[in-house]
Amino acid sequence: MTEMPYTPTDVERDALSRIRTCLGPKGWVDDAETLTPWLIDSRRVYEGRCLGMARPANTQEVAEILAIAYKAGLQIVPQGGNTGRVGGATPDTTGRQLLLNLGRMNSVRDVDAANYTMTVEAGCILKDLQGVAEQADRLFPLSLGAEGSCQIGGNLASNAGGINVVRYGNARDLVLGLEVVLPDGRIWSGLRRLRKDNTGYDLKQIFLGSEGTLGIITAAVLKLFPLPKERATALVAIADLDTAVTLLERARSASGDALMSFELMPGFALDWAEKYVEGAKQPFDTTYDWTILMEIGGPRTDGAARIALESLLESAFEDGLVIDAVLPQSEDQRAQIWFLREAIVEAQVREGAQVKHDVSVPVSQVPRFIREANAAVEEMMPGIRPYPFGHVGDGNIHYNLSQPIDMPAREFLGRYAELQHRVHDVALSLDGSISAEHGIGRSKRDELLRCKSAVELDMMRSLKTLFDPKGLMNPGKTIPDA
Ligand code: FAD
Ligand code: 2HG
Ligand code: ZN
Repeated sequence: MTEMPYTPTDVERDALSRIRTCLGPKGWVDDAETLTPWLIDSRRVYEGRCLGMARPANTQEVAEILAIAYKAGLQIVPQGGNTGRVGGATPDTTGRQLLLNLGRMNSVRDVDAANYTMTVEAGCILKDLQGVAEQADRLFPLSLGAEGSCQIGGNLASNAGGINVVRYGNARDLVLGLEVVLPDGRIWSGLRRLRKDNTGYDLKQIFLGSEGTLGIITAAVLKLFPLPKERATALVAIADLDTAVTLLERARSASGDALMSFELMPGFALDWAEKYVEGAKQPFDTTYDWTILMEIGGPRTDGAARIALESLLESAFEDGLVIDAVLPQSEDQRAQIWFLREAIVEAQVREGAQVKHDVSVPVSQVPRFIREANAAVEEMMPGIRPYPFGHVGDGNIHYNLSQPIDMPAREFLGRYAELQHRVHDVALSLDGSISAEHGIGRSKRDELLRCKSAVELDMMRSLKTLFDPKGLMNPGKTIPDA
């Protein structure tokens, strides 16, 4: 059955016409073909409809659109690169919501190498920003698999994590100042570059990780760091899961806390990557149970980081923690190993239906979490194939599940909520979180009720009402209904 398009009310029609005039032809998209990819989320779980997509070119235009929308009661769904994993940037199916994509706001306003900052607009692609920082002999450390298409506004709105958190923190730790357009169209110019600013509430932190529910992030002052001149990388096979924690402790101390990445991958995930993803190559002859991809940064090109890594691994071999290792000998080989890490995400998609998780527990509890979650899901569904990987250095595991080989995908996905609930039980029982880095969005909104106290929920809802009294910003996302 074809769904009828939504017919806007007179007030909405008038508001849309004024928005289109304000944006001009380059700033408005409503043809179905161009819109389609922006109406489906990156996991292909949600598909929505919308009144059209506004693509403002600057902060003033965002302010004007929001002011018009506020008066007319139009709902807004903010969107960056649309790579989010929780359906936060997808409109609902009513067709009544307006998509607001920041992609045209992609200027770097300032790079200040002396103060180790850059000021950028929300629509800048993350990978481009890493390049801009590097040009200035600086590092912008946020790095994740979707960096070629996600936008910094989306990264900040979802407080993204990624592969360098163990050394540099989450997105929220990398921000000094923000510019935000509030739901009624007022602009908050908070683009301060100060390392110390203790003048009352830290308002930027309220918008970081708010997933488009409180306002539109239009620009940010980002922290930069000295650019590591050397990166020493190793892919190692470890004796067992508990070893990951011991090796992490040793790596942090031995490197003087210059450990940048510490990623866990099950050995069979490397096989799947090689099988399904063109260009991915499993470097070991054996399928080990567990592998760790680790990287240490160094300030000079004198090989000191590599020496530190080699001596760490030597002692780990002697003590039986590490049973095999590959150390790339060139930048190309290093890139291949990182490609393998990214490829395991796509490989799992190709192996059938999946249930995804993004949990965190205290780092020392990761082995226990994986063991207990494995036992729990195997009991619920014999033959299920756990595929746990991720940022073990931060206690963050993507405890993904692949369908049993002989089970129809539909039957497996029919038990999505039940499996998710059970895995979250295990994480919560270990003082963990149901969302470490992907956010809540639409897919985990109801699960939030299980892990926030009444007081916390009350504070969240009060903030929402304060900033967005008409409930127009990304409705149905992040904040569970009362
Ligand atoms: P979108 O998906 O467009 O939006 C995300 C949320 O932010 C939505 O709620 C949206 O409404 C809101 N939003 C977007 N822009 C704005 C704005 N300017 N103002 C206000 N609200 C806004 N995430 C990680 O944390 N770590 C990873 O390692 C990681 N790896 C990934 C690998 C792959 C292959 C993929 C596909 C995704 C991965 N992600 C990861 C998830 C995703 O890339 C991140 O969450 C990213 O930060 C989202 O950015 P985006 O620009 O695509 O935002
Ligand atoms: C990663 O760490 C991402 O690769 C994506 O956070 C995880 O989609 C996933 O399962
Ligand atoms: Zn991740």
